[in-house]
Amino acid sequence: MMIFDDITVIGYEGPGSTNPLAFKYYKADEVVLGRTMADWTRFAAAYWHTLGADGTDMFGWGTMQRPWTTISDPMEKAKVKVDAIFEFCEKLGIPFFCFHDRDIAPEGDTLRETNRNLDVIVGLIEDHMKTSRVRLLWGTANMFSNPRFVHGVASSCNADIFAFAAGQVKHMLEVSKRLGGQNYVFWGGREGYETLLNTNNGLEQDNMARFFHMAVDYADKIGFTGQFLIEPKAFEPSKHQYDFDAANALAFLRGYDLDPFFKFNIEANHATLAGHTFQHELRYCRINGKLGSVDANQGDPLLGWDIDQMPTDAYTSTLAMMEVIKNGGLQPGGLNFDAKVRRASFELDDLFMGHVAGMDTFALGLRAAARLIESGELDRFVEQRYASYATGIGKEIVDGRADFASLEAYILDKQPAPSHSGRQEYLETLVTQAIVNCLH
Ligand code: XUL
Ligand code: CO
Repeated sequence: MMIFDDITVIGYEGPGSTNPLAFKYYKADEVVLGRTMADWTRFAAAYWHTLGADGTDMFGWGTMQRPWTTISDPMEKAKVKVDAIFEFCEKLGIPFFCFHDRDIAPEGDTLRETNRNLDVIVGLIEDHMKTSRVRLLWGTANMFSNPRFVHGVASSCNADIFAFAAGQVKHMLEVSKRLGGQNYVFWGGREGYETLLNTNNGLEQDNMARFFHMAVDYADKIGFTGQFLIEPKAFEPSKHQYDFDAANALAFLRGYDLDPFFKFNIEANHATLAGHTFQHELRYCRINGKLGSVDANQGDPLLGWDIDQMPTDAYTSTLAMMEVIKNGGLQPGGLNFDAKVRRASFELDDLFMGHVAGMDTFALGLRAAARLIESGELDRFVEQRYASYATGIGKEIVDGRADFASLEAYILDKQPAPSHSGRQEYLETLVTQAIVNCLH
């Protein structure tokens, strides 16, 4: 069933185009640094925002004009949305989508009934995949919306909730295997606490680790080979989230012998909530071999919460794509638009324009990042800045041939070599220049 009748396939028209429903910078098959733009970006649409967000906010009702809004039967609505996600991705040339179990099918009274609903819709997705090239980047379990998760999930004080969540993730791993999901994400929406006065956080974190080990074991048992990803977030909904940021989550993984099995899914707006830049979180993961996938969106410096805005800031996307390129790409991860159009952008074509804007922003970022890497100026500057470690006493330090006594003997009667400027302003201008040079 056709859903978006008025929208045709979105094509590349180049930087001079004034067509809001055409790409200015994203050309899927253009080769950049030896790979197609499609390979570098591996874009995904997020079911929950793209099809689920209706514009409801804390003060008002939904605003979005969507063809499925008037369908009242939840299973019928769910079926139409399967047609919609495939048509949407195909028209935009988005190769992947991501979903939570609860995004695609309604809950029943028991987990068994819920799974039955889910399996019907998964069957429809499987049918579409026989004729479509659109694939599942990752699946995840929504373990934050239902009131049963009020005290947490694996970190809940209620062991039945731990069991419920285990059953839920077990089924989503089976679904992910069935649909060829390339990754599996854990975002611990309710894994945190509000007050230590009522919290045994030693037990809570031990239980989270037990849960993750069970997931790894079950994936192994059924032969699900997708990459496990943890998506850190500093707060919201919990005041204190256990997976605060990448560094905190990596310490958790290492402490519980889980690090061989997990990488991170880094979300731009989550990075800024943690008081970091998006680039910081990507860099931290990359240098630790943990950059698995990205939730591409942006926050707003004037708003202190998670707004999941479509990414339109080319400076940020350029810095991000530098990390992605240096990571050797994101495969089997990708750039998932965990982003929604604003409440006032309620017309149907806004949904397409929003994704065109996001894709073009990352495509422009990729082009500019490739220029910066090709020119080598930034890399040369950094190499030169640390040149004192390439020879002499610096080399002795990095080679492990120095100790406090030898270093004291070296420096005791010596004037240290002078330091040089970090040239931040000049380097920032190089980034601007690279973007500007890609604009036309
Ligand atoms: C919440 C968030 C989630 C995860 C998947 O802030 O980012 O949508 O991406 O559960
Ligand atoms: Co996310």
